[in-house]
Amino acid sequence: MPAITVAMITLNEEAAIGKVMEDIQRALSGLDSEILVVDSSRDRTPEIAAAMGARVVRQFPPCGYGRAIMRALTDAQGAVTVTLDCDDTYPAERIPELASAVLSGEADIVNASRLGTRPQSMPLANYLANRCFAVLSRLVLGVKTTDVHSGMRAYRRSILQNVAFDAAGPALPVELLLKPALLGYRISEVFIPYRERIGVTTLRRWESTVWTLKRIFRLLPLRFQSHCHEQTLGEAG
Ligand SMILES: Nc1nc2c(ncn2[C@@H]2O[C@H](COP(=O)(O)OP(=O)(O)OP(=O)(O)O)[C@@H](O)[C@H]2O)c(=O)[nH]1
Ligand SMILES: [Mg+2]
Repeated sequence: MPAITVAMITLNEEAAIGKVMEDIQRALSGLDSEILVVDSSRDRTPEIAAAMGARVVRQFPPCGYGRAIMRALTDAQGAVTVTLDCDDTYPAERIPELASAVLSGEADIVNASRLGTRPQSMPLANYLANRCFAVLSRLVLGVKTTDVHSGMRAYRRSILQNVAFDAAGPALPVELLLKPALLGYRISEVFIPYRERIGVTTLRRWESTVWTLKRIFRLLPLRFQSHCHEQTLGEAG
């Protein structure tokens, strides 16, 4: 079992995957790790990823962002899984820092927030919506975060084994952060730069907004329940 899995999901990212894989491999150099790609592409993305050493799981025809992410998180073998988009937007060189905060026991999830300041690469409407979602998460659920939609995070493996997530529908990253936070897992946040995307976005703004609100409000009952989760000390996973 590797210590670190870097997991990506891909939908027609052949223009970006070569560079993203190189950046990840450079960041992982010397670390006990694997790269996992859950792919639903019609282009050459899976062939390029496999040729560069990734373990590729095909999910075709595409069954949606949420199902692809859940498959990546459940197939990951590492004690910690670091996710990022395969579009060159996230800084792969920060992977070891995120992973080690989980492996050392400092946090159960590390959220790489894009919203320290407004990234030039993020359209104003997306930026304002993301700010509102963060404020709402704090007001409605009491969870302190600045970015509920980041695609770059480190997750302790046991969270994926112990917490149920609803993979059907968009905006799953919202639930992947807020639900563990409400259940008492320790979330920490670091700020990262967010770059211009290579290739075409798959984001559907309206659907994503509706599902973000739905996922936030659906978690409200958890705020008022007391929770206990078990952990064996000394066990990385
Ligand atoms: N396997 C799989 N991957 C998907 C699917 N939809 C999106 N992806 C991938 O999920 C990641 C995130 O999608 P993006 O298009 O970057 O969406 P976004 O990050 O919200 O939008 P940008 O800020 O424009 O990048 C990318 O690596 C996509 O290739 C899908 O249905 N199946
Ligand atoms: Mg992206």
